Amino acid sequence: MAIHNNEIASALERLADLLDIEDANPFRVRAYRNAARTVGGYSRSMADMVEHGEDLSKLPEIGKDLADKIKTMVETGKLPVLNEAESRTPPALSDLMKIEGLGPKRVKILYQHLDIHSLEDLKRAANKGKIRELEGFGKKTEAMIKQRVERYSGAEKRTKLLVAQEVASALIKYLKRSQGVKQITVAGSYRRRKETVGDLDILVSAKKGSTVMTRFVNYEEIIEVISQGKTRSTVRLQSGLQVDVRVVPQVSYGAALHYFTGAKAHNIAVRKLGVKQGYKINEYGVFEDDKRIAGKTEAEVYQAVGLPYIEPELRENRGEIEAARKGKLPQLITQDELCGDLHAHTKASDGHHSLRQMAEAAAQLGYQYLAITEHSHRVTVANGLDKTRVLKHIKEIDKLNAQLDDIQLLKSIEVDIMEDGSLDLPDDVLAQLDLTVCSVHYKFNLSRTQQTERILKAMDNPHFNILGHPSGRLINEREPYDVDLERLMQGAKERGCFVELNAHPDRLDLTDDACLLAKEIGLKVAISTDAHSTNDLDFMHFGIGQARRGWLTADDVINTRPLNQLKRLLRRD
Ligand code: DGT
Ligand code: CA
Ligand code: CA
Ligand code: ZN
Repeated sequence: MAIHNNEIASALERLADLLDIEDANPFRVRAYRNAARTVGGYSRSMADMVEHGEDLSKLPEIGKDLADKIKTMVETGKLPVLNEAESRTPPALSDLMKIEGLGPKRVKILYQHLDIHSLEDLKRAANKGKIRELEGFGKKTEAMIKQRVERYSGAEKRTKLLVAQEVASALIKYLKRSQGVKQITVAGSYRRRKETVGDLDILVSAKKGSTVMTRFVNYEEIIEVISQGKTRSTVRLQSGLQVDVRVVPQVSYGAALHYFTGAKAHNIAVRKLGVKQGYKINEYGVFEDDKRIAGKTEAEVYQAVGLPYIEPELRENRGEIEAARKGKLPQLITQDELCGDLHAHTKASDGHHSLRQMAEAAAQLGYQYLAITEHSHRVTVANGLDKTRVLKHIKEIDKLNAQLDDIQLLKSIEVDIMEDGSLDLPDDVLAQLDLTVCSVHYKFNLSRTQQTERILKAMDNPHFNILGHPSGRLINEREPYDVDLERLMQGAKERGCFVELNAHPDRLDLTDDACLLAKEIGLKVAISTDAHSTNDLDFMHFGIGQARRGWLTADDVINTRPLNQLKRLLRRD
């Protein structure tokens, strides 16, 4: 059975958590965490690489020892060191570390003093007021824990798009090998590029007598077949993800694709338009009386109700039908319109690759420029750059640029926005950079007014260019900080600053709604990957999906501009 990268990554992550609680050597812990990140974000499957006899120790952050461990996991599904750690320490303790604000130190205290093993124990202890009595916790911390546990366990579990993509592509590859299959598409929220999916909806067109359904319900990764029929089956996979498969004849493919892509509210609105014209629209086609007049393609369905084709990312009943009717649909941005990426890290701070490796990978993607935005030093990253190292960074980029033909590296820093709204580097240093990405990386819990003022004040600095990951959220893990995003966007627009749409699949920050807001305000957006390795540069398509959900066009995005135009846009005076 093929193990997915995300399963390997979460085993490594869990191992790191448990070792952390045990006070193991911090370098060892870090090695596992870095490896988890590499594997989790890698574009190719470890299982596949092992199968082809490729050397995993060539991957960033993966040494010989880790390569062997991953290979064992691929071959046996087990990570023996993890099992050992689990036998020494209650395994659920690593779940506790998922609660924001609980690190290994605190988890250990909770375990040793209150015998807390699980989220349930934690909730009970918090409700009984036991936690405040512990040294270093107090009433406020207890209240925070209580709130976060509730939010964490009450949250509807939706799957991040990166994980869904990994599961879906393996399944599609498997299904394609069935006899009689013509077309396969993952529809539903996945096709609309929502940042998380509730389940996967796979649509298949096949010849009569195709084996696809039998093959599907025999997929190795299924843990439960929820329902099974000739044209529709639902299963749950080991990853926890539920999958619906529907098989339709070719003549109905477009209508079915339209139906199962949704969103439901969009479908209903289209169906209503049909009714007005005397048509019935369902997943089998568009019907006039009992005669099918359209349904082979989605375009036919739209045409039948007098509309141009509407892209899946727009189908949320957020005004797209109205816009389509008036011929005012946006020309959504596509990835090939990008000229570069404006947020990337190298080994100099917390990335995995060298300047040259990052430059070559970006050139491979056809980019004209890549901004190297090393972290600044004071707060968030142990290895952030101080003034001296920033000056060295600038020199190194100048030197490398002189040797590069196809691509330019832009001299940049991801500068921390300090609590008082100042920037984490002196102005005379910032002045020597091509651009800055300025981010909030600590003090997330300020009041809405304080947080908003803090960031607006930072934007007053004439060297502030792009507000990095504007809400600070991590999908399913950390809520956004409380901030008046509309005021921030207005403020950015007035000052000649921009906001980032961070394309990392754990962030996707801006949300789709926030993109719509930026567009309404007339504020331009930078779509950037925040790459920490050459592979991460491939995250761009997630950002593009989100931007398209937010109706953004090439004109709304600054990194669609060639370098000279970009430089002009970035000038604030
Ligand atoms: P999810 O899975 O929660 O991320 O969201 P979706 O949009 O994938 O929703 P899902 O899986 O429940 O259904 C897939 C699509 O099927 C949905 O986008 C539209 C269509 N659909 C489901 N139920 C209905 C319905 O009652 N009426 C109509 N018109 N369409 C429906
Ligand atoms: Ca779905
Ligand atoms: Ca579904
Ligand atoms: Zn950052």
